[in-house]
Amino acid sequence: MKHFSLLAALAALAACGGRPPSGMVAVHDGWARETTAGVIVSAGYGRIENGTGQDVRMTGADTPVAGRVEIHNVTDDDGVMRMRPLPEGIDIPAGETVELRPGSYHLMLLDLNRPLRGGERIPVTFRFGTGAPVTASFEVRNAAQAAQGGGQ
Ligand SMILES: [Cu+2]
Repeated sequence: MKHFSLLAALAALAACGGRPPSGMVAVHDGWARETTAGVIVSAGYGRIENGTGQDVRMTGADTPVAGRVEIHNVTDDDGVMRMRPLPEGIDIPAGETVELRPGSYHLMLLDLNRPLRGGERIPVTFRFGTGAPVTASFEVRNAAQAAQGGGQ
């Protein structure tokens, strides 16, 4: 597993490292969990890169497949992992990238109006207070794909 993690880290560096600041806020490698019949909740992940010279705050997100989207974090409460809503959003300092990943920051996609199937793509729009929103195409991953590509 260590070997694969190293490869993944190197691949991420090759994809995104060393680039000059884009001057924009960008969302990379967005993905969401596939749902099974009757489940109306999913989670979304990805990396939010603040390529601007100013701090920004991600204040919310929307997707047409969900009635609403919440920003959550996972905290270790004496060994019990708990999800906590972050109604204020997530600060992304100038020039930094914040990762939404399993066990950490994530989006909760709530009140899904249809199942999410592995392999399809869904648009997710991130809001940044008064700044311009950013829409990313999220790949829906089944459990095996999630474990391979996004599980930590
Ligand atoms: Cu959550």
